[in-house]
Amino acid sequence: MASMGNMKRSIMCGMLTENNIGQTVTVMGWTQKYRNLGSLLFVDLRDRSGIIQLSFDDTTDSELFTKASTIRNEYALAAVGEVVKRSSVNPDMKTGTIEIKVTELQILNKAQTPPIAIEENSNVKEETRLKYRYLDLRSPDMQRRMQARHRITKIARDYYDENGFWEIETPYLNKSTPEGARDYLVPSRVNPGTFYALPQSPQLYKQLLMASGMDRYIQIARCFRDEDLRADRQPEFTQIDLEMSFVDMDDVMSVNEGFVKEVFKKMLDVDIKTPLRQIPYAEAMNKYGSDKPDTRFGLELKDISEAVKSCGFKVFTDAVANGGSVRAICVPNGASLLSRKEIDALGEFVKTYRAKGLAWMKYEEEIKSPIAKFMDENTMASIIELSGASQGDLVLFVADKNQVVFDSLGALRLHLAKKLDLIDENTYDVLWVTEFPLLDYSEEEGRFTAVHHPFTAPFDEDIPLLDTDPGAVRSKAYDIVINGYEAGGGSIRISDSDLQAKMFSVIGLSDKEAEERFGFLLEAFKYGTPPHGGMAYGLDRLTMILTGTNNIKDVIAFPKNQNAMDLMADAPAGVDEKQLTELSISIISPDSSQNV
Ligand code: AMO
Ligand code: AMP
Repeated sequence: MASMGNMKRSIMCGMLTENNIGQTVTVMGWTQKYRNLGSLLFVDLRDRSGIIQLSFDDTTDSELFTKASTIRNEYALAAVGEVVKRSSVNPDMKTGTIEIKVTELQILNKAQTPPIAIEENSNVKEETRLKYRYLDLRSPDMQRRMQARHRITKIARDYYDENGFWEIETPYLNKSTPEGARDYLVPSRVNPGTFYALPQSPQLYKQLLMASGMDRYIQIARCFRDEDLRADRQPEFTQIDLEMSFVDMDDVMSVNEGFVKEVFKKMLDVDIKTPLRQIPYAEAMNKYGSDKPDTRFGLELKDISEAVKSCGFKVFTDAVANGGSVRAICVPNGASLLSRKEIDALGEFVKTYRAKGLAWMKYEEEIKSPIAKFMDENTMASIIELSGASQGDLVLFVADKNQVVFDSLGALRLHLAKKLDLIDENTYDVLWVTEFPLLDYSEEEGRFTAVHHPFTAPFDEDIPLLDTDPGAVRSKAYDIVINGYEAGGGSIRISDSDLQAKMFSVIGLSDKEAEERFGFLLEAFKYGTPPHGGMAYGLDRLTMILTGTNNIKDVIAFPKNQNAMDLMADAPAGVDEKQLTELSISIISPDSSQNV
């Protein structure tokens, strides 16, 4: 193929404007499309900045025209020519009023016909897009998202730098960190039979950096978690991770509110009002059935347990008697908006969240409800009052253990908002969820486990409850929630070794186990650790929110698919027997190693 010779690119395609008319420029890029009209030939040349039309005229230079006639889609070209006003304007193109009259052309590289079209919002199957990711990334929307991600990262680096944070790298090859997912393990050749764990987050190291007197730390940190993947989860993802010394909750929160304000202003020109709203965890669950509530619409949950605890419907009375609850969502005008068939479908929907059924009531002149026959007039009146129903509304009920009621109605709330188009996608709802419980009782394990991680500090006034009612202890943890996404989270850490020992004992970690897992941290904390705290944003999620996509793969250059595979590079893959031997590893059976 031709080299660029002595051609030097002078400007990018999308940067050209009418101000360049009359200038001779050199552009380089890819062929988006070409049209040969016999004696005139037009090529749309694309680079990451945009598209410019090249024109070739057979009557002015027939040798050049013949060369240009061989151009096909995605050929890489270099062209020199004068910028001129176009005779027919293309209003759909940013550079639609101008074109380049080419006088010199180099075909830098030919291209096979690409297996996917390079275009905005292509509807090619995701599998194919991932296999040919390098071509998918040529599309303008993917390039825009990569640029946005770069800018968000840069804004973060600059913002935290201006606020006294130092960027410090922490190791990838280290010991298991306590974020609660499975680890990705890396075998050590030098120390046969031992493994590093890739970091689920830099949690322990950043706390050690506070013990080291670094005062304020930030890192754009890659994290690895072997967990079930979802639309907003990847096995390797990136955090904007930070930690601060000599701080309490309000200090961490206010620095971070500054960042959120800045990134929304710079990326979207949206003004986020600070200080942000804080919603205590209990309120978030009670109102929205979720610890990451989307509060851009109503459909709040209402507890009707009191009203129905002794009604005639056994499903309701049993749920309350067993310590659960009955809660309702009132859908304004739902009686006419939703058909019987649609309500039945909602019943199936909540079953995926373990609810056993979905009772409903259409509040019209005459109340229509399969459960009406179990309710006397007073009960019915209380239900209507508590659920806030007006004539024409539909009320939906789930009765179960609280967790099931929250999960199912929380999901139903979002599902209905989308179905009924209740969300204004151009608004941004940014808030903190605070006062999380410190501990959660795991029926499975028969013990309390840390909701966040075991270094999260309890509320000072709740410390005595660690002995009497551990489940009621609130933690100094906070999550930042944007439009229903958990965009980030963190906490003030325990910096007192007695309290840390207490915490370990409450979660059933023996001194020996604590020593084995976190001994180095506990040892470090014996030498005058400053009170400290921090948080981490999911950079991928933040980029999703700021670029308006709900698929995390759209904001990662080379993501994994749902089975944690890279379809382009074909990873993970088997390795040579020799490598395994060096690592003292033998595969028991290839099948069992593939169990997910
Ligand atoms: P946490 O586990 O809450 O906290 O993670 C912080 C943020 O990282 C993002 N995130 C993910 N993004 C994509 N894919 C994943 N699999 C994934 N998992 C988490 C979320 C989340 O809010 N060390 C603590 C932070 C701290 O206490 O300072 C931590 O990692 O946006
Ligand atoms: P059944 O008497 O079982 O046919 O149930 C009557 C109505 O109650 C149906 O609409 C069911 O979907 C609903 N239902 C059943 N179990 C529950 C539950 N746990 N919570 C709410 N509604 C339920």
